[in-house]
Amino acid sequence: MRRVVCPGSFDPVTNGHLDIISRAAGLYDEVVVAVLINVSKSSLFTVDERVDMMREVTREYGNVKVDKFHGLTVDYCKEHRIPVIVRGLRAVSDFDYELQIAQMNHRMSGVETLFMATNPLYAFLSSSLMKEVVKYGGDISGLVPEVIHRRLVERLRES
Ligand code: COD
Repeated sequence: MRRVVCPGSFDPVTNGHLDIISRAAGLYDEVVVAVLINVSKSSLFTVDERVDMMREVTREYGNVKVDKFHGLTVDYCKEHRIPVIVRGLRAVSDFDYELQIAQMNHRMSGVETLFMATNPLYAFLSSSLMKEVVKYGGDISGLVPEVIHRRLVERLRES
């Protein structure tokens, strides 16, 4: 079975993430979306909330699984015998950073990285941008799933 991992913070998941995940699901037998348990970086949603939201919005894909991890992505890959990581590229600035990580990951473990070009419809999207726009009352409809939009509005109104 050909398996691939899509690692990320997903705080929260956007339509840009979903585009990469759904296209990977069309290429591989199984896609494991691995949500980072980030102890140092503060996130808006807890890891369990991010996992639940990701499960909800990927339910329609029969071959997408959602898990959480801490430590190195390549250690997760080794433990679960997954030889490939998929990363989305939005711009040259993403590539500079991603190339370094991909080369380090390969050196450490032999795990390959597949880069997928963003859908131009979502090239400007990031989780941080979505949080900022919602915080100041802007409209993000069509850029994140409706359920995520609602969760963002609720959470940012609480704080
Ligand atoms: N269009 C296309 N792709 C997108 C878009 C978009 N609009 N937005 C995001 N993406 C892609 C990103 O490029 C990435 O591939 C993925 O979606 C997830 O994005 P984020 O922002 O949620 O997650 P990141 O990039 O913050 O995730 C970072 C990791 C968790 C992968 C990284 O921190 C990590 O691997 N941590 C573990 C420690 C480790 O192994 N470090 C590397 C050592 S060499």
